[in-house]
Amino acid sequence: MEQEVLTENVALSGAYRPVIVHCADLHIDTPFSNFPPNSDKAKIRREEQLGTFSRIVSVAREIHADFLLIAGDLFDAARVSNETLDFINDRFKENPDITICIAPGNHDPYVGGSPYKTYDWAPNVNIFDDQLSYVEKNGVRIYGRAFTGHFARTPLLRMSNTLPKLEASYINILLMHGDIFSSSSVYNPIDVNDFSRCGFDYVALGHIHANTKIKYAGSVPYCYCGTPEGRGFDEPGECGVMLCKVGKRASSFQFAKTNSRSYITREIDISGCENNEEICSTILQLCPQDENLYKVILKGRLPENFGLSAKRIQTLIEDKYFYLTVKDRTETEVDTELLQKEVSLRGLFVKNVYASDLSDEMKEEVLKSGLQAFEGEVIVDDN
Ligand SMILES: [Mn+2]
Repeated sequence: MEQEVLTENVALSGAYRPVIVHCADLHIDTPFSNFPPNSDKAKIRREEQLGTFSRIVSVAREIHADFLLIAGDLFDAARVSNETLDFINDRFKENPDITICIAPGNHDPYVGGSPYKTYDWAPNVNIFDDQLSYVEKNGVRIYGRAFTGHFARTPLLRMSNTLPKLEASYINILLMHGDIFSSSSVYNPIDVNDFSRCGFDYVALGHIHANTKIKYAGSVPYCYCGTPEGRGFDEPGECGVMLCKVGKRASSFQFAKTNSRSYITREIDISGCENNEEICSTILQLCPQDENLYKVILKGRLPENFGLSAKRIQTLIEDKYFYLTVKDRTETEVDTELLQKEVSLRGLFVKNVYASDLSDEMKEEVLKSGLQAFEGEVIVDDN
């Protein structure tokens, strides 16, 4: 194989750019709390997570990846069923040319009883432990260190507060689970300036579930690839992994979508809808009946006596979707002309606003916020 004859000097010359797939935060065997525990759909979603994992490995094979880097939270919990472990390890075993590196995260820390310690992994699998260390292949060094508990209060990149000394003749990559956004984080607070202090060529991060795209600390590119398969409406839209060619002089990065379903939130204005059927057909029109999971937030103004039930709407059409939830955030439409005649504090308020010298625009604004304040107020009926 061509790569086996590559030397350190080739790496330094900038000619050699290892192909890397960077993924993180798969959270395999998540309970999927949108569904009842152990329901069929929760089970389907867990199977789909494994499918997404297989897809990532297949992509790595197709692009002849040198490394598959997993930046933590591969599993949702510290304990994993043997069935799941066998499935994952079989995919690794089928691809002996891909060097797998795993830096355990806060959900799947490197602790006693962890499968990272106890399972008999394929020879191409490298799992980082409590020491900062590296895996070396063809002039490339992958540095990493594991979470050894659910928290890591001091930076994992520093051993006794000292940064590693890198050899510039290698392509040096850091693989780590942690938090670059808060220096007081209990999840491995990372100072991105440490990346450039060390002189890494790429930093593959995990922990933040949305893809951040490539950022730079000095000249060092780093990225949170995000979760490859969303698990809730807080992990919306397309999810995926980063495909990287990392060099000394020039690197290239590409996002690859891997998720099988997307979580989609839609705000739908149902003002003017006269009944449940109209609301349902509006939703059906705006949310295609596809594989995705939908959260519909109903907005707009409905007449006071409409009696909207989001639950009822949901029940009427949810069988057309893999998952649909409907929330009611509509406001009540008020007939201000009629309200002026109401014998109540609210009626008096509306009357006074209309009689005032305010501009029409201001009147509308005052009425809007004033009437909101009145909501729930006891009204004296003049009939
Ligand atoms: Mn995570």
